[in-house]
Amino acid sequence: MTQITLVQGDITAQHVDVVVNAANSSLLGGGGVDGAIHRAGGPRILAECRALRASHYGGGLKEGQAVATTAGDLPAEHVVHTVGPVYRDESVERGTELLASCYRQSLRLAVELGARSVAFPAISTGVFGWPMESAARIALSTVRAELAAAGSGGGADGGLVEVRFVLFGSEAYGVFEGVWRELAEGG
Ligand code: AR6
Repeated sequence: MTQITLVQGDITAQHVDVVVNAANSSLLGGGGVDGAIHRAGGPRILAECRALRASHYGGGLKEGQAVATTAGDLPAEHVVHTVGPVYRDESVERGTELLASCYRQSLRLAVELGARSVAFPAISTGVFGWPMESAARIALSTVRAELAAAGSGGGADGGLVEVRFVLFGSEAYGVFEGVWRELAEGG
């Protein structure tokens, strides 16, 4: 069975098979976790992103989609780049579906890559403005459902042992922990 774990820390320091990046559709880097991953991972990741853009994503990677590169100098095998939705009051429902899709697509890609461990940041909760508690609920319930589906033959399965959420700072960690406890109590 796959464990879901929560840690407070820096995702670039995680020794996992796959690190998920909260990228933007250009795939050319940015601030926040994206900037940190490219800084720590070195230029190979950006070179692969450029190649992916040239070969498949000239128009940009769409919200909710995910693509993989190697992890450069990070203590990981691959980086999965996904584009979260920007939070907008008038399209929360569509955004919720897109944010859930980021987690599902990234998880499936990680499994295809043979990952045993995956680390996620709190996608869309920085520059893209998604409220942390809502984002935590979407993240945790989507991953839990995907893993449960895997147990009954659908969804992402394979040899995944751990899905780790890496929260930047005690506030984000506390919110994720509270939502996780709530979900666990709700069954
Ligand atoms: N480790 C873990 N989490 C981090 C780290 C880190 N090293 N650094 C920041 N966070 P953001 P988004 C947290 O803005 O909202 C970029 O410019 C951060 O505190 O990185 O999806 C991209 O290129 C927050 O909780 O991603 C896009 O243009 C969470 O990671 C845009 O930002 C996500 O914040 C994407 O915005």
